[in-house]
Amino acid sequence: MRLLAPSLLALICAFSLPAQAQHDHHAAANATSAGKAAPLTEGVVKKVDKAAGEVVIQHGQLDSIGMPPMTMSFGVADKGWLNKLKAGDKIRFAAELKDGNAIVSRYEALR
Ligand SMILES: [Cu+2]
Repeated sequence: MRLLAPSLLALICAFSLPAQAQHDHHAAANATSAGKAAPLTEGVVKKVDKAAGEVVIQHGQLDSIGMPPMTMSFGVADKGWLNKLKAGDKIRFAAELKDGNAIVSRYEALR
């Protein structure tokens, strides 16, 4: 009976410690991948074409789609954004290629 208590404790520790470490590891990994998935580039909205579903943006370097700074049109992941954006808006956005076209996959307004 005297040996049982220490071995039980050891058993509990063996189970609880790895579980804790694994949980922390997951939290850190999620934070890192979320940050990498959305590199935001600054841009200025030049024109919004609701009929075409496009927005013309003067953008900085876009590593996600391998583009140097330029002014060009983008599709949008959410057509509703065409009602929120207007010429002159400064934004930070992420771009990706969808069916060969560059689209704004995410953005946030700057002020
Ligand atoms: Cu471009």
